[in-house]
Amino acid sequence: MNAVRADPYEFEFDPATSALLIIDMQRDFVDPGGFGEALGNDVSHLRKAIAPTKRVLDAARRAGMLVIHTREGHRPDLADLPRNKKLRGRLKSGIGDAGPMGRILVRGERGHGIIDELAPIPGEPVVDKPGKGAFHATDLDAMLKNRVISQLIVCGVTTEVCVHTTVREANDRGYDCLVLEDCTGSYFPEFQAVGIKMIKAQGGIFGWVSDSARFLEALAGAKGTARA
Ligand code: TIU
Repeated sequence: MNAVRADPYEFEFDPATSALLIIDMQRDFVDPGGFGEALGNDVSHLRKAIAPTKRVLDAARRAGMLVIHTREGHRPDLADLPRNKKLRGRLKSGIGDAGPMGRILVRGERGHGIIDELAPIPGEPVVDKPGKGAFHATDLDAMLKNRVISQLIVCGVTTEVCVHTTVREANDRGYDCLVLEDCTGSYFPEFQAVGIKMIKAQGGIFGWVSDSARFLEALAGAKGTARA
């Protein structure tokens, strides 16, 4: 067992039964010139998560941990796009329309792809999800159960949307989630702060929160002590 210094108390995990889950680090959300920026968002808030996530990804790969990536997006025929999601926001250019990096959030388009810095390597499953949560309408739960995974180390964007939805879904399915704060990001700094707080409140109502440095220390075998 390894122990990560975390809030509300230390997170004990076994790398053999844990997976690193990297949520939606896609060009359309994170890269300058993508859909997220076209909507008026400042992507620099999300880009801060890239370097620490890369360090965690490299370490997880070295440790032989299962790494799973997710992408939010839809079939090119949009048959899996709910009407409410298509209409939401009254956007001039919305999901399925031509965007700055191809059709917006459509599988196979450049903007839908994971950023080069965190590109999956062979053997790392990529889960294509039509919703915000990574369990809704995907085979993620089956993949985890088949590999006897019970704990998830969670990185990705955005904190209050896809990360939160996924952590809530995972928690209800019996997975322990450790969210690495500096490996997540929101377009809205106040949502980042409160989103992280909400996970660890009430004794860790949805999971635990730590950061990349503490996780790397634990993965290297160092035993930590719980933060006050
Ligand atoms: N991945 C994810 O969070 N999808 C979103 O649409 N997030 C927003 O914050 N819009």
